[in-house]
Amino acid sequence: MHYSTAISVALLAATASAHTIFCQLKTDQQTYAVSYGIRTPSYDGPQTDVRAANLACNGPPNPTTPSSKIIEVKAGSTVSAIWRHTLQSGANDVMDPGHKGPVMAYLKKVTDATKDSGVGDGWFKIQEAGFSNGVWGTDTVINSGGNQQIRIPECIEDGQYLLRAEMIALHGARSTNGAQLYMECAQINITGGKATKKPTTASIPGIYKSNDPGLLIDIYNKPPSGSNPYKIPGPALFTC
Ligand SMILES: *[C@@H]1O[C@H](CO)[C@@H](O)[C@H](O)[C@H]1NC(C)=O
Ligand SMILES: [Cu+2]
Repeated sequence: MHYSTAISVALLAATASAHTIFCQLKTDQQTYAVSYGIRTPSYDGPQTDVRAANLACNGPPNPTTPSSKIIEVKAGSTVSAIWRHTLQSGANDVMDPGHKGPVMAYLKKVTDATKDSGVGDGWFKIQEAGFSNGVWGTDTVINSGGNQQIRIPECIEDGQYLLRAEMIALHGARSTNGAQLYMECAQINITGGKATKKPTTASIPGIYKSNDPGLLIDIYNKPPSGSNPYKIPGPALFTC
C-alpha cells in the first residue's frame, strides 16, 4: 500500500493522539488523585519491544515520574486501575476505541515499592480479559469509563507490592513489534492477606515473546473465533 507523506503523517498523528495511561487508583476505601502512588509518564506512548527493561513499569521513550506514596490495599478487595488518554483527560477520553486487545494486571512483592524498578523476576498475573463474544478487554475498560477491575487475591502475603496494570492494542500487530503495550506500576501495601499460597513468578521482561500468538496477530483479516480463540499472552493466571 502506498500513502502520500502527508497522509502518513496525518495517520501517525491520529494514532499518537490515541494512546493511554494507567494514571489513578481507586480502592474500596477511596479514589486517589491522578499520579498518586503511580509512576506516571509525561508521554502516553506504548512500549513495543517486549525484551525491553521498560516493559516492567514503563520508562523511556516515555519518561516516568517517581512517587513517594504507597497506597493501602486490602487482600480480597477489588480495586480499579483507572485509564485515561492523558493525565488531564476525563472518563469519556480513555483511549481510541480502535485500540483493541487484551487487558491484564500483575503483582510483584518488593521490599520498597517506592524504589523497586520492577525489572526482573517476581511477577504473577492476577487478572486478564482477552476476547469473548466479540468484546475485547480494552472495549470493556473504555465502555466503563476507564475502569479496569482487579481483585487482589486474599491468599497472598502482606507487604509492599508493585501493581502493574496493562492494556495491549493490536491494531498494528500483524507485523512483529507492532503490538502497542501500555503499562504503569502503582505502589501498594497489601494487608489482611492469608499467606496460604505462594504464587509461581515470572520475569518482566521475559513474560512475552514478539511472536506470541496473542501479540503477532492480524485481528482484522484473521479475527479470533470459536474454533481459533484468542490466546492471551503471558503466564497463567494466579488464583487462590
Ligand atoms: C503496610 O501496612 C502495615 C499494616 O497496616 C503497616 O504496619 C506498614 O507500616 C505499612 N507499610 C507501608 C510502607 O505503608
Ligand atoms: Cu495508541
